[in-house]
Amino acid sequence: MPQAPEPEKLDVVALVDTAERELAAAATEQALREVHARYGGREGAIKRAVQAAINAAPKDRKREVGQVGNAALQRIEGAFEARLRSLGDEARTRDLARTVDVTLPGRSHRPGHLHPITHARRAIERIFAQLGFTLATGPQVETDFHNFEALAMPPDHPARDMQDTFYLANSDLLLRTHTSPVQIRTMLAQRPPVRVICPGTVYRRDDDPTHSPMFHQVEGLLVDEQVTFADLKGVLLHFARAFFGPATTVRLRPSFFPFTEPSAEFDLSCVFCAGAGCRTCKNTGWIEVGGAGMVDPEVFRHVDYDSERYTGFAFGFGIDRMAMLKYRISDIRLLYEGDHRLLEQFP
Ligand code: FA5
Repeated sequence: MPQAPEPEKLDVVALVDTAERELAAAATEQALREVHARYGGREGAIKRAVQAAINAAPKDRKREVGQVGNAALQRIEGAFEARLRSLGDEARTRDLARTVDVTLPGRSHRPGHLHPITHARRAIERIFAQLGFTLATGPQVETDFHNFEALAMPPDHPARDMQDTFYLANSDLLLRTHTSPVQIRTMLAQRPPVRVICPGTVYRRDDDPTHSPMFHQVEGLLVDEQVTFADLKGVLLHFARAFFGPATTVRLRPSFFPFTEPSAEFDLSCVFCAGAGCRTCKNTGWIEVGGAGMVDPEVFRHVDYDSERYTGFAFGFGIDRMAMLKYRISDIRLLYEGDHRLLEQFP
């Protein structure tokens, strides 16, 4: 017949059973620690029950009761650690379920890309580089001398009104109105032959669908012996065909710029209707894109070039306008609004 357990053992075993059940049922780490503090450790109910059982046990059995008590305390510690780990696992599983839906398709990166004006500028630079033109640059804040005076526009010259200017207060500085001052800086810095293009940002007090207060031009300058107007037309025609396609033609219309003589407006056959006439070209078949001409001897005088020996041509056109024509953008302001729906069309 099995022996009945000693009464002190019964107390401890029942306590351990209760403690294990409560530890396993604790729903939060805080609740778990409270149960553990109540039953386990030096201050807990089990330790106290074990101590009482030892005290009550006859001398020859105290040791055995102590061993039972230690085993009970270890079981409680084991149960506490196990529940702590499983609560951590449950919390991690819950977090993962909340933040990551592993069944969703991956998100692809949206790579940045160049602005249509940068695309156009680089294409222009490449075409002129193939013709032997090198790049030249100048400051956007210019002196009156470089922007106007050396280009044969002394103070009060009426041609200054053609380019409504932003002046910097209390100085003779201004935001350059065109890239032509880079011609002057280049010729002051080097002797002929010269063959440069000068792309850059320029500013005017303009604002409408085809005119922006900040826009981009590219200037071209070629100075050497025996340079003629025919060379100018040949270079512009080559550029227009390389940029817009072989069917494009160029027209030079008599015009006036103080720094070129003769001067011309530089028109392209309309890239939308191939010259047949449409809304963009106002039914003329032509679109004006820039100015050009033979460098005026007065400009050569300012930079100390011998105008008896050297002749040259210069041209300047809007890069923004080239980009609008190439990419069929109807309003120049769209280029500056940073709207991704437009920009993403020109990767
Ligand atoms: C000039 O700026 C001359 N410096 C060009 C030149 C260079 C002539 C060398 C002779 C020799 P114009 O003011 O016409 O010229 O401007 C040239 C082009 O810049 C225009 O045809 C147009 O394409 C562009 N442009 C002018 N103003 C604006 C503006 N506010 N917004 C966008 N493009 C503009």
